[in-house]
Amino acid sequence: MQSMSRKVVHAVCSHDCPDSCGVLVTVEELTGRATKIQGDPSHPVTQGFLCGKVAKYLDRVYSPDRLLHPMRRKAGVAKGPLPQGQESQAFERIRWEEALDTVAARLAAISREHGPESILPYSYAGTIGQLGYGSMDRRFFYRLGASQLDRTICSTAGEAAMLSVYGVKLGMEPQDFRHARLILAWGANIHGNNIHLWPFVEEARRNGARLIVIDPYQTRTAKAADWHIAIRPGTDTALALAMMHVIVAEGLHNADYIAAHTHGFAQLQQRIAGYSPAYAAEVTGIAAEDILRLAREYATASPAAIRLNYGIQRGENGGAAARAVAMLPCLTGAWLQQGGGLQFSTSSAFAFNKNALQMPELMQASPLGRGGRTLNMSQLGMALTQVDDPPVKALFVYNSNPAAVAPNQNEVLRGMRRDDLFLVVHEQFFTDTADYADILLPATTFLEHTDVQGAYGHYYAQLSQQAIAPLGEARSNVWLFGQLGQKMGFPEVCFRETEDDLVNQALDTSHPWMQGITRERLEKEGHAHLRFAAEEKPLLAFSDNSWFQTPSGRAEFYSETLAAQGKDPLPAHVPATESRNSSLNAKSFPLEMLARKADNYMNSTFANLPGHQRMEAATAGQLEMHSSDAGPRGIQTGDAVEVFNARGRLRLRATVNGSVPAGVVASRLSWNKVSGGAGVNVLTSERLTDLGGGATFYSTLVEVRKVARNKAAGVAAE
Ligand SMILES: Nc1nc2c(c(=O)[nH]1)N[C@H]1C(S)=C(S)[C@@H](COP(=O)(O)OP(=O)(O)OC[C@H]3O[C@@H](n4cnc5c(=O)[nH]c(N)nc54)[C@H](O)[C@@H]3O)O[C@H]1N2
Ligand SMILES: Nc1nc2c(c(=O)[nH]1)N[C@H]1C(S)=C(S)[C@@H](COP(=O)(O)OP(=O)(O)OC[C@H]3O[C@@H](n4cnc5c(=O)[nH]c(N)nc54)[C@H](O)[C@@H]3O)O[C@H]1N2
Ligand code: SF4
Ligand SMILES: [Mo]
Repeated sequence: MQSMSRKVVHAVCSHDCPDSCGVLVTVEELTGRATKIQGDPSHPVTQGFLCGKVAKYLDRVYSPDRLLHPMRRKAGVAKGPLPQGQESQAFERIRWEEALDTVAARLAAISREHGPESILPYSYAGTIGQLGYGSMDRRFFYRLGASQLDRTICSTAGEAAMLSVYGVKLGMEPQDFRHARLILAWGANIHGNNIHLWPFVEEARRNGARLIVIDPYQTRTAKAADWHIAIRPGTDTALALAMMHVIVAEGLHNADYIAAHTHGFAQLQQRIAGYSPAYAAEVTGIAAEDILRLAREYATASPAAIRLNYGIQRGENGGAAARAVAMLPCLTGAWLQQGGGLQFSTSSAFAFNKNALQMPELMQASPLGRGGRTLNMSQLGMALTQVDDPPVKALFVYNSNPAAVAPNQNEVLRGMRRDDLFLVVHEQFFTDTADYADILLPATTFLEHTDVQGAYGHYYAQLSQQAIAPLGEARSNVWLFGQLGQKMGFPEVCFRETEDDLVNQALDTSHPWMQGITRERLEKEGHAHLRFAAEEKPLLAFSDNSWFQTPSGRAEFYSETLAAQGKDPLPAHVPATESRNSSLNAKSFPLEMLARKADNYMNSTFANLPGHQRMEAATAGQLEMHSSDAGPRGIQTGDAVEVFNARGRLRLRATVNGSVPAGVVASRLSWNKVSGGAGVNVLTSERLTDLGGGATFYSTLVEVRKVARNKAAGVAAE
């Protein structure tokens, strides 16, 4: 790949996306500057293309707005929102040495005075590389005895659901969707959020497959589908159980598969008896005959594939919903065929050596002599304003922008504004969270550091090689936490290890699926498929009992484990506390709000970049409404509206466009400061999901009113 003046480096897109694309970065050797970024044509899932967000990645890496130097808040400057482009005026540049000394000294003092658990790390998936996501950082906070963070903001309800049914999060290969005759995209915006599955969907459709989308919102995926079923939010359990009702009533189930590979069918039969299509129609808003048709189509198409993504498990009863959907292929035996089954997340198939990377045994060496208490990241507002014994006195944010992405934003910001909270932020940009920092530390992008990565939408491990030198004084997560460990005086040699050492440790595992995935091979080939079997053959997960890791060793319709936890051992439809069918709030706040992701941002990432903002302009700052909700409120497209509930209020522009069903409104995630000061999460709650303690972004009730023209601009925070 070497030429006279350029080299091409294999990196991996580390953004929080199922596709984990292989990326080729062209670098001018003389200047060291990256001049081109493209998808790796040899990667079987990337197939040579990148999404629109990352195709423009060099704009992000070389953005004039990058945070490139350590900084300290100037004396007397209050914490809080800063105008975009002027953030650096609130801070003064300091040297790395001083930044590290200051952070180490403050953490040590806070630990002495309030106990180490008064320190809370807050990180999520700014990078999903093994090193950047969780390695030296975990070592550091374990050794410190800091509070531990339960990382629930994205997928834990669905994960708990998959584990309860299968004992393992595993599913179809994305490439095998090409063999399907029917594809159900269930709470899955494939075209917007998982674009590299799309070519396989298209290939299947060219061969006669139908695509059915079950989503309250008319996504790009829904627009392109053969059939879009606009289900009411939070009612998927009722739909899935009614499908089972029909499938079993009509004898379309696979009795052999059920007998050989499942547990609790008799109990399931009793449960689904109550879920007639007529009942489910009332709950879901889908006509009973459509439910019948859907059930028949699903059970008779062969092979039938389900892409279950994270949409349904962001509702309060999303665990039960994900469980019910996950059971469908066990009822029909769809797992037996290539191109049949289900894909949720593939991540847990990658058995990187997490223990070596994270060293949980360091907890014993902390001042506590044990692990710190655990706080749920989906309740950051409560953690910062209500938790006592000890209260959170230091918050260390990296890989995340909680001021924008965490639920109940006004409460989160109230906590971050506290004068007695020491806030450190390690970031690539001056995010909404950075505006509250005491100390700001510059972070590298995936072009500027080394990492090793799995994926949650395919089965290829990849090495991400450093393509360019860090910009300015940016440093990687590994470097930062290694340095801080040394500054704290931790004697363990592990704090002196380098990224290279950690890559080797990550790959040092005896797990059979990781055999043959060596550094040499990754360096040479870029990517390597997990080894599920000795010889190459199609992956047929759950086609025999060797795959299940449940207590019964089978797929569990009925879960004794859940029963032992005092939970319903079978899925049931339970209306969310905030839903049209519940009494709470329904009168004052009658509309169900989908606080959605943007098609052209990655959660809040990219929201500050002009090129990405232009791509997102058609929906940015809008509240999408149905005419039957807009009409009675005197609202038309283009009107300024206020969306509000007991937690907060937001000014947006109404768009009455048929993208949402009656009773549902939608708006999108962004940076607060590019949205007039507040984001959609001023409306969302800190309530948790039924399983897994997850966030409930999609169980939110609001009311909407038209506001006078002269008040149209901007957004007001409560
Ligand atoms: N462009 C883009 N891509 C992304 C991201 C991004 O922000 N932008 N984020 C990344 C991340 S962090 C993740 S976790 C993945 C997530 O990818 P997805 O799982 O696709 O996530 P969502 O967009 O949250 O939800 C999918 C769909 O579920 C629908 N939905 C909401 N409530 C319900 C319901 O009750 N029932 C049903 N059936 N559907 C419902 C939503 O309208 C949405 O269209 O995408 C990743 N990719
Ligand atoms: N209303 C609503 N809220 C949501 C969601 C929703 O659908 N609706 N989605 C939820 C979901 S699924 C998720 S996953 C969360 C995502 O929440 P976050 O993980 O906080 O996601 P981002 O907003 O992408 O912020 C990631 C930040 O990490 C930084 N970063 C990237 N790489 C590195 C690195 O190597 N080192 C350091 N130190 N920083 C880095 C980026 O610059 C970026 O600012 O948001 C959740 N919030
Ligand atoms: S965000 Fe997803 S689709 Fe886009 S380049 Fe990264 S991994 Fe690929
Ligand atoms: Mo996520």
